[in-house]
Amino acid sequence: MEKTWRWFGKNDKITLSMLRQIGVEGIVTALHDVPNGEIWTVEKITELRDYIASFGLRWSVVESLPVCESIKYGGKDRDRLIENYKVSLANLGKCGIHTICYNFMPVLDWARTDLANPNPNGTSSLYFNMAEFAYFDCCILKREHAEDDYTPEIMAQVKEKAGKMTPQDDDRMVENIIIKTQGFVNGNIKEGDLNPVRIFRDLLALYKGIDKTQLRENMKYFLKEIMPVCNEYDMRMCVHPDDPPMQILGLPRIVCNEEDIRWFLDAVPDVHNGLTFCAGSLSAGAHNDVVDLARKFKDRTHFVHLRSTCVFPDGSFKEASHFGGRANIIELIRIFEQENPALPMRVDHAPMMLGDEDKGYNAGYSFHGRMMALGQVEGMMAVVDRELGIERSYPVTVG
Ligand code: DNO
Repeated sequence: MEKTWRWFGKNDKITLSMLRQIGVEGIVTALHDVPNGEIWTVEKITELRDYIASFGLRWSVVESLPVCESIKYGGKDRDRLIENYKVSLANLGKCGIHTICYNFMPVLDWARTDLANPNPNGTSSLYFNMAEFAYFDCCILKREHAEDDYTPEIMAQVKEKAGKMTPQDDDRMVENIIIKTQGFVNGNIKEGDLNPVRIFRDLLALYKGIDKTQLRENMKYFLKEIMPVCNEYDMRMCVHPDDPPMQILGLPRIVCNEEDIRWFLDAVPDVHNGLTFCAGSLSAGAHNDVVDLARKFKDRTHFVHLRSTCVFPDGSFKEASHFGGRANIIELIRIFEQENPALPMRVDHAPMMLGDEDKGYNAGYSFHGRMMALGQVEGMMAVVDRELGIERSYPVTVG
């Protein structure tokens, strides 16, 4: 697979010259300064593409071209927004960028409760604690009937927490769940927003009456509308699975498991309608057999995210080493290398280590941790390629 790296643009503290030194080939990025729903112009795309190329790298994948909430819940302006989306897609195609990662998760792009959960060796990883999440839902957000969505064991922990959490603890929870994880992915809530909880409640209200069936219909509508442009410009759309792959906060989620993936692929049976195989997100659901999913959906996979998780009996999960957890990354590499050795792949979230902590990197996107994970994946890939007889040239001298 092509070794790519998620880079957040010219303001990213991790620079392209650093990435070149560690063996990255392709860049995964977005026009982060263009507000959601606005057109990505040829000028802006070309400027960033050429900047990346000036470092000897290529802009391989867009992550993300965001799908506005209104397209997801089927608001009044969805057709106008879909038209804009099509123009952005065509412009990207004209500039030679053909792989587009997006998601169809309502309101919350991804969720964690702890962004620096300590590991025994002194590093830290992302963590999703079910009881803390339930506490956020029931006691901070105060969503109606939220308690019905959790087990009695989890609710008992929520009650215990409710007596102990300080206002500062509550603020930290809000920061982690709806601000820090969302701002940098062009999310709905940004650092500095006043009263994020109120904004969040208003966003949730937009989905009143939208169930799983309706959300699926809205996704199908969107995909059908954009497919002609995707065909004309060979745009490989690849939806990111829901993270975590389950219903949360009473919102419908539609890319959580095998049945869901099969549904949207069959709803628009065109190779340009594909999947981002995020091993980490899929592995966070105990119902998913990640290797089996890879075997089943490899021919519609256009982009791979490699990471893994450990799942606990109450549904909590923690991000694992790239050698461990539920994802079985070695086997995934075997499957995808055989399918298409040119498939873009990036290591996803990795631990914070060796000074990453003070740099202000986006949650999950450390430098040293991801560099280590990339080295690990590169090693696994080299062994798999040798096994499979796939020739890949490695420089004789460094660089
Ligand atoms: C978080 C990521 C998501 C993902 C987007 C794709 O680290 O997994 O932000 O990139 O959902 O649209």
